Amino acid sequence: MTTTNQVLADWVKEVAELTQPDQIYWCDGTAAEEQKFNDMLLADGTYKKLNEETHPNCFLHLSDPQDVARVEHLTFICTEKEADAGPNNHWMAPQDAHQKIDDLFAGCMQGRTMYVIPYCMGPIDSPISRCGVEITDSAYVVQNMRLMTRMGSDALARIEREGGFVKGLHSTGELDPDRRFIMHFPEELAIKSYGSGYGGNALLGKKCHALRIASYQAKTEGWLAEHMLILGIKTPAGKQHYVAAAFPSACGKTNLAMLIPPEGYVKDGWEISTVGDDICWMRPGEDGRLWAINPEAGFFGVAPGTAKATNPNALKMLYKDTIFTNVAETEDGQPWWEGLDDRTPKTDWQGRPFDPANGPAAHPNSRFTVSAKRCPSYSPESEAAAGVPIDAIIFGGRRASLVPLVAEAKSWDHGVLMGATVASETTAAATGAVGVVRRDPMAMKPFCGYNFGDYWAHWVAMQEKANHLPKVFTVNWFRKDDQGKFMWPGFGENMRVLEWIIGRCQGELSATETAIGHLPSKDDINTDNLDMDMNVLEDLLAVDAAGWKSEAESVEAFLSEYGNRVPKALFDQLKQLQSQLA
Ligand code: GTP
Ligand code: SPV
Ligand code: MN
Repeated sequence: MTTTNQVLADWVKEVAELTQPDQIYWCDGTAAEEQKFNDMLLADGTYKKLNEETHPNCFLHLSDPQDVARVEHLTFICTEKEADAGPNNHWMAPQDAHQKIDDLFAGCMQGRTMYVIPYCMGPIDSPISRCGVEITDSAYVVQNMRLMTRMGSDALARIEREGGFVKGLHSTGELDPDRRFIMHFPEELAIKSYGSGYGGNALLGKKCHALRIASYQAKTEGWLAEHMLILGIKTPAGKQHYVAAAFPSACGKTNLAMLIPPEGYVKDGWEISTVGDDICWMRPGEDGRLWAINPEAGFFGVAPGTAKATNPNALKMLYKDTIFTNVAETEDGQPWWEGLDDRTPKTDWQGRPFDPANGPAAHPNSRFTVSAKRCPSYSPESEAAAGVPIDAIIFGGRRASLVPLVAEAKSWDHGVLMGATVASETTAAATGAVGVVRRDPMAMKPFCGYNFGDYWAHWVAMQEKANHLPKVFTVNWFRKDDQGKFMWPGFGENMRVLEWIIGRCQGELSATETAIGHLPSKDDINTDNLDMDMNVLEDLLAVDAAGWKSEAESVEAFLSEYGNRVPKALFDQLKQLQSQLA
């Protein structure tokens, strides 16, 4: 195969001259190709076959133990001006970055095959979708991209029709953490990634394209590229709503996106459907609302904690046609992770006999890759070219204290301040310390391809582009008590909070105005059959004024780091908050 797109043909040739592969292979996205690649990965030991009876067509991949998560300290935004990348990013001058990483790419595919993957982020026929091409020397990356994107001839045909595409070059290299870089060139619509095979570092359509590059494009073109799930909620009256929610990595997007409501809700006729679990592209429609697509076609989800009791929809999709990375394995070849059930695995994520002295059996950031079509709650609207209209935007994080279960913003500007100042405990999704509270604005700290000051200004300016913007909320499922136990049951019970949010969007349910936003009282939340102490619920809905005063001080210092790029509206909102707390 080759292409009629001259830019693509020239680029493939140029990359081949640099990396010197033995062969070039163009991916067509067919089932036959999928089979061929699986056989190849089994033959070379990259894959281990899991139990064919319990898990047909499922594979286990154990990565290099040093290559298990995103590497934020090695991820760069390479804009001409350093200030355009902002204090939220590591920056390198584009010329220096190209030179540094091209030195690593030189000759790196000798003796290997170079795979060319044309892909489309979003439904092939959606005007909101965008295409890219990833060149990689990893067949494991090809198989993941096959599940995560619309990949192959259809995408190539769109590229040939439209012309433009994002260029992504990837090599697993030697997997040496000291020779690893994830470089982004937003002004060139290009990505170069060397030295890691891990999801967010290597599947370039995902965080690199659909968030870092796309957020930059979205700013220039007047739309939003966000780290958000998209969820459909149908009320018993038959009204269909959609919400988008931004939580930092490993903070509950996949779980909320696939939520199964408590029994009473199901009986009453509430229905939840899943549009996306990680990324949301939204643009103003002619009706002044935000219309959203999920640019992805699959889920690259956190395995640990996935169980019948927490996320039964996920469990149902994972017994077939799934790639498992860095999970443990039972005696009879089934995938296993902490929280799944009370079996003891035979081998751990490094292939060693399981020994609790070595730590968890599955890596805390072990993942599954599966087609979204396998999800029982997958919404047919996920394929809609126009996208779905968003009624509410939710921001959240992991905060053991202070932040209430739910709050509604008083206005769009106030909502932008809420989103911009979310803080959350770090997780195993990125290398480095876990459990450290840091600001993670809109859950985009690792993913915004430009200066956060400009990004917030863009959010504020959405008011001029769309006159029926969603209502904005914050949530926190992760408050802990003195014993370190979660105070809110979470998972399916989060439906109770969603019901209040939808009620507020319809102007039906009541709330109390406080300094930090509109909050429900415990009587505004549906607590039928909810097994928890009502005093605890009251605690979760209380406003700790002293705590918020010091939070506001810390927010002021944080915003000031971004200087005069911060829109005035955010400082105005902060002043209002401070005066109401005083
Ligand atoms: P990324 O794929 O990294 O962007 O993560 P995500 O936001 O999709 O996170 P995910 O839904 O996979 O959840 C991560 C972890 O949080 C899992 O171990 C879940 O079991 C846990 N979790 C999710 N929702 C809840 C909740 O409502 N309460 C509690 N206590 N834990 C939750
Ligand atoms: C995240 O870390 O937010 C993920 C996983 O969704 S990865 O695609 O690897 O970034
Ligand atoms: Mn994510």
